[in-house]
Amino acid sequence: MRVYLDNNATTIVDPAVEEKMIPFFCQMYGNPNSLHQFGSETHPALKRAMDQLYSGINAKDNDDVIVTSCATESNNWVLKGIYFDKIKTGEKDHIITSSVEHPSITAACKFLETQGVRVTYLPVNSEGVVEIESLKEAIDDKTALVSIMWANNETGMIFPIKEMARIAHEKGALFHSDAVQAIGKIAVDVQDTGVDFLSFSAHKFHGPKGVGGLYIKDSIPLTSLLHGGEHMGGRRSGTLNVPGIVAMGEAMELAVKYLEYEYKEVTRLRNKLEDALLEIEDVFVVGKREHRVPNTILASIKGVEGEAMLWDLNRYGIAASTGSACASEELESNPVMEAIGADADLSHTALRLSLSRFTTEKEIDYAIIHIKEAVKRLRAISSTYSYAPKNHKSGL
Ligand code: C6P
Repeated sequence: MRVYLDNNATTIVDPAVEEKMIPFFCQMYGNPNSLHQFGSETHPALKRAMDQLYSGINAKDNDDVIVTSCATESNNWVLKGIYFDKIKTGEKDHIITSSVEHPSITAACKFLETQGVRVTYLPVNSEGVVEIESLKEAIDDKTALVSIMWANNETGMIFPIKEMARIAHEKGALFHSDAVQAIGKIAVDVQDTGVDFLSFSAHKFHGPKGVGGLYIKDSIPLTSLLHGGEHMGGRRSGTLNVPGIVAMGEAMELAVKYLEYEYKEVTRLRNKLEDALLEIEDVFVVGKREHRVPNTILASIKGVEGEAMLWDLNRYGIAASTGSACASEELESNPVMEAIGADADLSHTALRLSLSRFTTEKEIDYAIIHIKEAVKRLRAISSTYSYAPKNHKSGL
């Protein structure tokens, strides 16, 4: 049996999405900008996909939704665009983000620091969430942008986006949210929250890899990263990825359609798995369930090195991670665990389990059996763990 519990790294393409995109590889393969019918026959599908994207995040007609190659590009674009538009011009000098963002935000911010930008990395509380007060303290009249993720990729914790956007606006700053781990898991409404920019990536919600998007409220000007043939209204040049766009539109529509299922069924299965984990002695899970997206568990299993656990589970066909996929080849402690103040022992024993709407009860039952067995095996050979009458089940 193969059980995929690494859906925060990427998801299976929904067969309904695959079916929609296939004709645009070998049948309707024209360039949408060409004047002949090979080009124009792609237009209805592209129009439908863009409508699906607008409606999925509740964007207005005068907003822009620009298709990019991934969320990494979208995140870099916002940060560097703001640098060119508001900071290099001397108008502002400051960007605020959190200490638990994805590297596509933090690495871009580190780069901007080398260009003289003042960057504040807000701390998080023991649940891994930025406190509103710390944003209020850090923001000033020179803050150009506040960039805070909608939900964390490792803990699944949901951030108070609406309130943070309001605070940013009160100080004259723009607000960006990386919603990569929110779309398809919880409702994402750009009008209700008032965000100015929003990043997403199709492969996190059962679309293909290599296509993502950036929402821009009221078509706010933002210097382009890609100059060229003036595609996407001149905002992002490059021949349109027609199969990818069609697929992302369909995936977005399905993500919204299945939200109810996500809230009920995915939550139920996640809770079943989490309850089973917490039956094991010395297991700790980051963050309250009700503050998390439905699919995610970040656990620490005392005495069980995260990587050892992954290898052991992999032998039984179970895929999990120790944290974000892009950091998984480094045998370092989990940075989000460190940010919430967990000690080195907890950080090295992190295990991220992430479900999707394709996860079945049978798979969860199978995973529970093998996780419990793996813990016994690995603790038996651990030099740091000895069974003692203590229990660290509750949160930090
Ligand atoms: N996180 C994870 O295992 P791309 O790779 O550009 O499609 O998405 C980047 C990205 C941006 N923001 C967040 C919050 C993310 O979780 C990710 C991707 C994966 O957690 C791979 S590192």
